[in-house]
Amino acid sequence: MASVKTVVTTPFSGQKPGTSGLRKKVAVFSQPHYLENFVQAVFDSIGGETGGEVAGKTLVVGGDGRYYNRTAIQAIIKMAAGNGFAKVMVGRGGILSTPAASCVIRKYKTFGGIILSASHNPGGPTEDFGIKYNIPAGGPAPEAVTEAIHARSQVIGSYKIVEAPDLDLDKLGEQRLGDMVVQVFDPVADYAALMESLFDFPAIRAAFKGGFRMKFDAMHAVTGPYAVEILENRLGAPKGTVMNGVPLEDFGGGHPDPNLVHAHDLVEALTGDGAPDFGAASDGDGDRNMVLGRDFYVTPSDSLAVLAANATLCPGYAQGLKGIARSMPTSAAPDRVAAKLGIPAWETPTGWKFFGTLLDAGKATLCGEESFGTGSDHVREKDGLWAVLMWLNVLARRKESVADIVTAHWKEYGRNVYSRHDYEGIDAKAADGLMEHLRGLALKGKRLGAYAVAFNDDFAYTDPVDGSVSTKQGIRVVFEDGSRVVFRLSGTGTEGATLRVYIERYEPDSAKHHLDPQTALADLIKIARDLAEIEARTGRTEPTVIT
Ligand code: VG1
Ligand code: CO
Repeated sequence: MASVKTVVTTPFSGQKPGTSGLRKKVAVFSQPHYLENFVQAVFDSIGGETGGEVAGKTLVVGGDGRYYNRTAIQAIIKMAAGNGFAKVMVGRGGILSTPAASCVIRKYKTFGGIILSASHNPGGPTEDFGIKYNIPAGGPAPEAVTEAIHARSQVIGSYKIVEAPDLDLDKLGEQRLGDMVVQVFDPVADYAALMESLFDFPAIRAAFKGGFRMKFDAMHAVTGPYAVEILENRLGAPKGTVMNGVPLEDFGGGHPDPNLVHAHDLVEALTGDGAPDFGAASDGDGDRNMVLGRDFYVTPSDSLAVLAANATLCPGYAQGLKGIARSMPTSAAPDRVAAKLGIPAWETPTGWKFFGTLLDAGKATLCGEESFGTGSDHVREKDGLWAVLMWLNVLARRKESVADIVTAHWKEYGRNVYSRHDYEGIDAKAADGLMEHLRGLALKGKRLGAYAVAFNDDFAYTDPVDGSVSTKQGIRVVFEDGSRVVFRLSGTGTEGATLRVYIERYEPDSAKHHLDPQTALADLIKIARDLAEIEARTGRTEPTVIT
């Protein structure tokens, strides 16, 4: 009989979840009691005043396979047993993509789940680790919950854990830990079945059979086994369609961020005459996607708009959409589709947790973020492979190239020319100073270059479903012609600060749609840099990453 031990501990400062969970260096997480304190703070916060409400419940646990994943999972299972959970469901090998975790939490109606991931951040002993709690609806904990977890972490005095040997995470089936059942399950099966229920698999299979070619870059992260099963085994794409398909603890030394900079293997594969028709990549935990055609890059904002406009080609969305939601910094391209369809367009702060209430209330069907996140009401997370399959479904039905579909979309709706400039690893004080400076500007009615300012503000959001208010969600400078620049500090980094600058301009003239966004946006980019005094305040003359 395993015995429950109460371990005395003292709080760590800074256990405050950011845009998506708590992310820190492995060295921080592996300090004695650090992970345990946070997990106990989660259990205490979701377990009600007495903490007892977790008793008898089921918890889902899994992660993106990065370094420290297995160690953390062993500790969490033993703590779940110590806190009275009846059952823990854990993905085999500790593997569970973020959208698959959301799928499993919903399907088996569990008391939420714990996902171990730092998403697109690099992994390995000197890199990042992360942890987040998802609520029973399957989505990331809303701010009220993350704030309660943080508050609890600041006063925590002990945690409960069962002393027992490690569980075998690689053996499917049930094991026991004291009174608790540990069920190791296939992390792919439920998710793959859900995908098959949403998309026209026969049409996609026929396309592959007819010679349609694609490459999927799993970036040595969690989606490898999912992509091999779905694309190669179920849809009949040739072996080798999935690149970098084996999850590695350090992602092969790479940065598992599906953008033009980090997914360079894929970009190379999609360049030139002999290139495949379609390319896609996903991130560390499988919730992001980048989509490419042959010699053609689709911005995430456009991807959401195109998928929304073509959604009824997919069996799971044949009835039409209830609404489209996007994060504030995402371009307004999806809003134009919503207007045409006569459905609402919602604008939320950055972070998937803000879409949950809209999806639960049936106010939105599709959602997306400019940061390579697209998803729908099928789960409560953004979903990388889902987006890839929706594109495949659209391509298989329309039988046109990615470039032709997107260019025709621009012709119909106009193009929201868009780019994001990231300044990574800047001094945190300088970053705060820059944001304070921007917050203090009164620009309404002024001219900046060729643009007249309609208004500037710090974006605040009142959730239309539950009325909760979130402030300081990004500085907007909006011009009279609808162009805008937006400034935010990242809430997912672990070193210094990252400034994100989002630039957007609407171009109705299709003769100009082929222009490179950096050229088409050059004047706005300069306005943004000057306004924020980026060089003077950060010493940077150029962004680190442009997407
Ligand atoms: C970034 C993105 C945001 C996304 C978040 C989590 O946050 O900008 O849109 O929801 O990452 O994605 P930030 O605060 O660094 O800008 V993931 O795939 O890292 O869970
Ligand atoms: Co991610």
